[in-house]
Amino acid sequence: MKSRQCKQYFRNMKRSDDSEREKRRKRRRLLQELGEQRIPFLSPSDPGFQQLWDSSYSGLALRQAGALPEGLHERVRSALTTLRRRGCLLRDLVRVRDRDVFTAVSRALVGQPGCTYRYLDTRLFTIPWHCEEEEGQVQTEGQSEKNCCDPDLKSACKALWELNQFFCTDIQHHKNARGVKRKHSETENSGSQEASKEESRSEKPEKDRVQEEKGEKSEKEEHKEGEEDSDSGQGCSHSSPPQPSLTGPVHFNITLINYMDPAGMTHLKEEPYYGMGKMAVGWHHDENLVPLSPVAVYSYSCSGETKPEAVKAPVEKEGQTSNEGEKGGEEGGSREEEEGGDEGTSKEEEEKEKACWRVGLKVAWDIHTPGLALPLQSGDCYYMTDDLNRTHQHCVLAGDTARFSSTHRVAQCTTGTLEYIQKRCSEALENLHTDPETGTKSLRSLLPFTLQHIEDIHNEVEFEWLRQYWFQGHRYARFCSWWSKPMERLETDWKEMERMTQLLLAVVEDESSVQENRREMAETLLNALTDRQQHRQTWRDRCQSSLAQTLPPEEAPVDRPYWSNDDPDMPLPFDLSDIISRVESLLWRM
Ligand SMILES: O=C(O)CCC(=O)C(=O)O
Repeated sequence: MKSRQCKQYFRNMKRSDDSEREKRRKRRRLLQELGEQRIPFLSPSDPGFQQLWDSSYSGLALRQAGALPEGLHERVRSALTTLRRRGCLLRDLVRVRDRDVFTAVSRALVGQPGCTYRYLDTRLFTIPWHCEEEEGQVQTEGQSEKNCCDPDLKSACKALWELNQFFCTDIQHHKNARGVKRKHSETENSGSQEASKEESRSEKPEKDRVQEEKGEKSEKEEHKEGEEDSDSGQGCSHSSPPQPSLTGPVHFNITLINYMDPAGMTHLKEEPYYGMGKMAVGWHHDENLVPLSPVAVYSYSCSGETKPEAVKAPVEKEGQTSNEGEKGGEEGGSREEEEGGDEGTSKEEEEKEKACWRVGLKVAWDIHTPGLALPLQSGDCYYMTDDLNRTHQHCVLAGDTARFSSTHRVAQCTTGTLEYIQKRCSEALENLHTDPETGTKSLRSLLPFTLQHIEDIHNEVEFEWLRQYWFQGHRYARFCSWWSKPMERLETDWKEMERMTQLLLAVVEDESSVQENRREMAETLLNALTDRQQHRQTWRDRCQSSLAQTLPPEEAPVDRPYWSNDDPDMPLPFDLSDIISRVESLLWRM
């Protein structure tokens, strides 16, 4: 009795359950193997640090602050401070293994107008960055981003766009230089004279290397475009062989801004496997990116004095904060005395390093390769390239000061742009016919495939857009109006789809009808309604959770769309249980 779509839905559910189970199993195995021991990790002051970096973390590159123009630093710092002062940076109430948790860091998404970024079951909507190129380019439904926020915010977003432009160009240089380096290594392997030159190059500090690389020109990118390995997240401790990296220019389309002041946090999780220190963001792979696309991060440590305007931080309670270790599979483990005895760093150096913000890296599902902890001075940037994000996990280790980061990504947004969802809605509404004389509405096609398609879009717009948006309260509209009108429009379209479901229900319940496929139509409808009912309940529970209650009114989740049974404007009730029972019993009788 299940339709194809429903089978697919349950198959997907099962697949994600299986992969969660598989992750848990792996984690348990690693924990057992690890026992009470701690895995070693290396910092710059440890012998072998650079070698480990080159051999097992070669997709990571550091750009020291000096590589960026001073003016750009100033504009970016001021932009980040503005976002914070204006209250744009908020802790997300994300979903981790069916539990709601606040992220430890406060976040905002800035990027291409109409883009969204989905992580931990949360869709963030961009505050559009403003740039000459894009001004006037994306003006869906007369929506112009020109006046969507005030000049202060607008110039902040523009500075982040400028930083983005810098990263797009600079990462290209970096990619090209790596191409050259690989060529050299190949020659080296074949025993040419280039060997010693290349060797001495790899001995150089990273700073010198990247600065040299800037001047180098690629000969030719050798690798195929966009190959994706379905076996995601598998560890790979050796130096990346020529990886199938993306050819062509890199276009970062969003930046996820992070902010955290450790002084304001009552509880930060200790990094569990290596004993690296307190984590602001736990171990994870970055989600929802174009496969093999790079990530570029700007790190700005500062004093935590700038208070946001009229924004209260939610009350943090033990166990209610996520460091997002769960994001890509936290692998468990406990810490003991570090191996290596007195060969490691002195206590003083260790303390100094821990006062600094650091990015931690490890090979996924591997307890044999030492971890890497890279300190970041204010203004330093780092790149994650090739397949580093897939084969490795990273975390962010809190230093003593407050810190912002601007993390530039190529978000996978084939199904995540406003343009996309508007097109989907138009597709669905094409099946609704309105009699020009009587105004009576009817469905043009009753083909099960078409009906299924429409009900899928109905669920998509409701749960992936409207409820996601409103769950974040009035967060967006408070400082930028870009999404306000499009969201109204999506809601109007969704309401029409409610009408379409009502029309379908009438056809299915019309026992006198000679419609073929009535049974198939009823099954399609039942599956869609069951899903809808279940998801509505989940969102309702999330909106009413005790954590959600701690948020100030302007940030508190809104359970929207919601309506009472006697709302004359709504064709169907919010609670679908009666209708579901009716369709179920009808199917029994067929
Ligand atoms: O702040 C950073 O350095 C990286 C943050 C990060 O990994 C994330 O936001 O996913």
